[in-house]
Amino acid sequence: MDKEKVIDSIIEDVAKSAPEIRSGMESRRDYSGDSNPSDEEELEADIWANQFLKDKITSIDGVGQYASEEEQEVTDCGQGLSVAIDPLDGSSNIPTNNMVGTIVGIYSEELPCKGVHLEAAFYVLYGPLTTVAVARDGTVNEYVLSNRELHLSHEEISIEDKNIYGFGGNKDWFQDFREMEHEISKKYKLRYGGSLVGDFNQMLHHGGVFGYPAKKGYENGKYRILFEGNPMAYITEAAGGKATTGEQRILEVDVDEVHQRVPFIVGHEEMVNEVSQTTSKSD
Ligand code: FBP
Repeated sequence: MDKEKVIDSIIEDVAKSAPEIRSGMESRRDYSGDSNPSDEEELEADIWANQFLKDKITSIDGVGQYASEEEQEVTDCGQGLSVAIDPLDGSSNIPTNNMVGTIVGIYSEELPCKGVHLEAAFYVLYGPLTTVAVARDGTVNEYVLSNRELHLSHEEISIEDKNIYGFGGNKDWFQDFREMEHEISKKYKLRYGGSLVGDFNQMLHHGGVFGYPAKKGYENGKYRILFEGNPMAYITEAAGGKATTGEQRILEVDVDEVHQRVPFIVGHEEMVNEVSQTTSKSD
């Protein structure tokens, strides 16, 4: 099957499932009592959304592997592209009705693998609108989902301005990072909502820098590289921005484990460079 058509099918099937995902969240806001492979509490919605999207994605002709933040192992499902997904990123925000999203990376190699093997990446943002930001062929386009149709709303998005910043994990930052953040807070507007997809999307549109750096106890950061770090880094670079761990390009990081974490600083190149000077992992 033609690779581009497979990518089209993955994007359409996930994006057009948004109404079901939204209604699925409404009735599954409680914690399940189980934990995901990263040892984080799972909501009933996490488990349900993963199975719902897994059934759709693994049935697409041309998808060979499925990996999820919610599943320990990679599922082999035929021949073709490898899909890595965070079915409900930021699900801890569901009980408080904050932003939640679905993040998808479409890789040409078997998983786990480096981000340079991404063919496309996208996220669905379940906000006041349902929007889908898609990066492929070096371009980022955003669509609004209405009546199950995708309508182009922003074409060739580019991170050109330096307006906002937002960093997660503040309680446990290393001292250098904390001092940098104090200085940067005097120059730019803070936008942090505890939701990677929602916070990233603000940075993508307003221009700025967003991240979740290495912190005490999480020297490799919080975000999982296959499902969160690589796809969002790919989108950042397709929008003309920079995506680094603080020490190296995220898409070049060797990935040996499915649930490997990665420090994550992305956005306008000048701001990312400013922040990256202060990512030493010691006080
Ligand atoms: P998951 O729900 O997929 O684990 O998402 C992780 C996440 O909620 C991100 O969306 C968000 O940026 C981050 O964790 C918030 O972390 P913290 O609660 O430490 O600020």
